[in-house]
Amino acid sequence: MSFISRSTAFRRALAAAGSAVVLAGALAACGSSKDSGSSMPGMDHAATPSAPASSADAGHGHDSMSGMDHAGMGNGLADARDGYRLASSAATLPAGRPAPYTFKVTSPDGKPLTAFAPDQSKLMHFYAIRSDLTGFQHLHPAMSDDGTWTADLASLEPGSWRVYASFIPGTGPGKDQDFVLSRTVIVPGDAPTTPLPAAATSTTADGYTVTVKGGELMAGMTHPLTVSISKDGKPVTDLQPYLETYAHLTAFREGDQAFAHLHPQTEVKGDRGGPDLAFQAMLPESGNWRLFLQFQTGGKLHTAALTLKVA
Ligand SMILES: [Cu+2]
Repeated sequence: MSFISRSTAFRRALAAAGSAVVLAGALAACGSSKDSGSSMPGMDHAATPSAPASSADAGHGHDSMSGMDHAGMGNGLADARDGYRLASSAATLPAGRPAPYTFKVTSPDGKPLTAFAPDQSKLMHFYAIRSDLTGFQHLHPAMSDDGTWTADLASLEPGSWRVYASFIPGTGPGKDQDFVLSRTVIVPGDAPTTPLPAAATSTTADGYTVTVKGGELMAGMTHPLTVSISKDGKPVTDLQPYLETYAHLTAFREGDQAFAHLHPQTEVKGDRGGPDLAFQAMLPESGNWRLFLQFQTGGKLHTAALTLKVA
């Protein structure tokens, strides 16, 4: 299972240090919109203009990979690793309307990679997030014969965005290894930022309450995490498989938008998932992480979000 190899690759010895930090804080309710579709309209928190968009320099200064495990997929902030590169000529995208983002993955030989291995049933997982960790999108782009991928992004707010390609080469020296590469893209326009909601153990989406139990999380260490889903006070037991799991968890770090995928441990058996789902959480760096939880019921995908604090 690639889940196992990934979390193993991630693991790095880290002497345990005290500072207990728990997933505590105010309830962050967001994502309660009933609208479906990939635009995640409910994911935008009430816009509160505050600090100026200070992320115009995103994409620079992220070379401090020291301390990262280069054998793993790292923090996803680089556009190249081991000769594989995320290439795109798109430096800007328009605001306020759906826009395609096109890219290629080039191999160590410089040629576009066209052979990919499926990961959770998809050849390419693509994510977009704004510098303030709003506007989350998770897409599965299509590839043309020449290796050009097109991700049909839903409407973007102005600001600095980071886009991530998560894939497994099907050939070459990186065959069967997990890669997450990313680039920044600017969406021109007035770009007020939204403060990150306080750390919380629970949130809601589409009438579902999602609770995360994990105790203290420490950077670079693998922790068990339990996600519980309820509705109207009752445990939810009709979760449907989505990408070969009952909940798809990704997280992005406040400040630099480092990326993490949390690996499901719960076996999938038909449309009867829930209410409790087990995950292995490995957040590579300390700080506040915005966790996006995607799950499906009745053919509809729900996205919930909450903030996790990692010591
Ligand atoms: Cu995906």
